[in-house]
Formats: sequence, structure tokens, C-alpha cells
Amino acid sequence: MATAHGGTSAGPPKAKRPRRAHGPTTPSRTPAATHDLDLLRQMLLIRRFEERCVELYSAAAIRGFVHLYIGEEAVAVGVHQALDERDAVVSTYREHGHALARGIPPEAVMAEMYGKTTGCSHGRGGSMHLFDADRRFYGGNAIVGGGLPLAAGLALADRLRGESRVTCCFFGDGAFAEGEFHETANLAALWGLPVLFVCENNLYAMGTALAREHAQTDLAMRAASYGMAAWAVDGMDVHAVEKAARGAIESMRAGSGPHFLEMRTYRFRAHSMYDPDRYRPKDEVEGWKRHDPVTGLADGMRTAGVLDAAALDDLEHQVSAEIDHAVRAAEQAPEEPAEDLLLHVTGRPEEAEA
Ligand SMILES: Cc1ncc(C[n+]2csc(CCOP(=O)(O)OP(=O)(O)O)c2C)c(N)n1
Ligand SMILES: [Mg+2]
Repeated sequence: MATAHGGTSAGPPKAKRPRRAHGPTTPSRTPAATHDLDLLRQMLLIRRFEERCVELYSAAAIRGFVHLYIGEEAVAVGVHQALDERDAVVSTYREHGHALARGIPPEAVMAEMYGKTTGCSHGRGGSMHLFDADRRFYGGNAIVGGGLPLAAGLALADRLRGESRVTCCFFGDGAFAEGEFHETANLAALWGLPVLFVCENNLYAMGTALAREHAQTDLAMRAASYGMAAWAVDGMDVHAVEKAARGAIESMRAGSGPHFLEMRTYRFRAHSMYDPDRYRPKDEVEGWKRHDPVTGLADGMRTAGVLDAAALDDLEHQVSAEIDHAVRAAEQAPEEPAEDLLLHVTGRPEEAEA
């Protein structure tokens, strides 16, 4: 393959982590098997949710920009295992997976895709601006690198308030070309802020391959130069992602300052619904699809004897029913009335007078 992570190899790291030994299947599933089933359910939900979005987009039920996360699900789901409610999450425009993994209900995400008032951003944001302050999910940011300074600010605010919280910031490899990444990395390290930088290195920033844009493609090494712990992770393996995120967050909660994880991953679909995707060699895309994080986990579970065809079918049905419900609810939800057009655009007149 032409392009490479770290400029050395063309796929995710070859050495597979040995699978955990699992106990018998139902009724007495081991905690490890139960956890794996939950990881699989969450990744399947993201995958099927987005596949439904493609259909709805083709039917013009969903409009505007839509950037699919398909292929990268292990990153959002694995990292979220290590976060809890008190932590903050900042994401990019490719954030459906992060929002669902954060626990924003599929109905609220789907309604937002439809631009309906029941959406998590009240229909004002759409696909790129999912937001949920109650769950400390601060976007959904359309500007490349735009979430990074926001993450540092959230982490600083939490620290000033004496809260033991972590801010997790997801961003793409493309943000390495933005000053915001370098400024934020420097300040976070200098001030010891609890920011977990999760770089989703899918090798492309729109149609530009990482190696065409950067002289040094080892992003973890570059991040480490700011004086923070940084390492690369197989982003197609949800167990590897979870383990790395847990390690980083445990250390951050103990006060060790920011950490950087370079998640080596790949998007299976085009950059956005408008992109004809002519810049990636077909064999490269096919090569990465052989490391599909969803089928990879399911296959591992099958081999370990903790997943059979019936259990997988059940899971698919559950997920499909959840998405059907979300679509129905979004279709039936009201549009925002035209007279509310200026709401939230300017301050409330009564507040200005006070
Ligand atoms: C500051 C800024 N410059 C350019 C763009 C246009 N743009 C949108 S997505 C994108 C590529 C970003 O790639 P990456 O950060 O690797 O994320 P990915 O799409 O691969 O998840 C660009 C250049 C933008 N949104 N913001
Ligand atoms: Mg990218």
C-alpha cells in the first residue's frame, strides 16, 4: 500500500493481542464476556445507525454535510469505557459515534440529523454539531482543530474548580496542520492540564494523504515533543483502545497532566457524502476493511465461544429496533416554527434590558 501509518507499514499493527480466555456462554457469562457483548452492541449501534443515515440521506430525509465514522467505531467505544459522567468530551464533525458512545440517545441524535426540535441541539446543529451539555458533550465542531483550545479551556476550568475531571478531545490527523493543535498541546503540557488528546489518525485529511502533507508522520512522537506521555494504539482493536485509554486516564486522574493517544485507524467510507473518494487506492481500502473492528470483535468472541449466530442475531435485532424507533420519532417530531428563527441567535431582549 502506498500510504502508511508512521511511514513504515501499510495496515494496522500485525501482532494481535492475545484474546482473553472467556468462560462458558449463557446463562453464566463471565464479566469479560458480558463486557465484550456490550462493546459489540455499542459498535454495532454506531455502524447500523450510520448505515441508516446513508439511506435517509439518499432519500433526502437528512440534508447538509454528513461525515461517516464507519470503520473507526472501536476508537469512540473503547475510549468511552475509560471515561465517566463527570468527564467532558469534545469532538469533531465526524462525531456521530462519539455522541452515541457518550450515551446521547439515538432518538436525540437522529432527530438532530433531521433538524427537528427534539434533536440534541434542538435541530439547530445537524450532523456536524451534536451537543449535549448535560452529558458534558461539547460538540460537534466543524472547524478542523477547533475543539482543541475548547478542551484545554474546559480542563483548566475544572481544575480551577478543584474538580477531579478529565477532558477527552477527539480530533483528526488533519489537526496536526493547524496551529490550534500545537498551541493547545504546549499549554496543556506547560500547565499540566488533564486533557486526553485522542488523535484519530485515519491517514487522510479530506483527499490529502498524511504522507503528502507531513514530513514526519509519526504523530505520537511529535506530540511527545511537547512534554506529554504519548503513544500509538491499534485503533481497529477495541480492547487495545480501551486498555490504552484506561491507562492514560488513570494516570491523569493521579495528576500526571495531559496524555496523547494516536489511534491508528481508517474510515471505510468517503470523507463526506459529497466526496467521490478517488484518492485512495482500492486495495488499500480493501486491506483495511479486513481489519474491521466490528467483525474483528465478533470473530474473536465466536472463537472464544461467547457468541453464536443466535446471540449476534439478537443483538442485530435490538439495534435495528432502536434505530427504527429513532427514525420514527424523528419523522414525527415537530419542525421549529418560523417565528423562533432568531431565538438563541441574539441575546434575549429582556436579558439585555436587565
Ligand atoms: C480550519 C479548517 N480548515 C479546513 C477545513 C475543511 N476541512 C473539513 S474536514 C477537513 C479534513 C480534516 O481531516 P482530519 O482532521 O484528518 O479528520 P477526518 O476527516 O479524517 O476525520 C478539512 C481540511 C475546515 N473545516 N476547517
Ligand atoms: Mg484524517
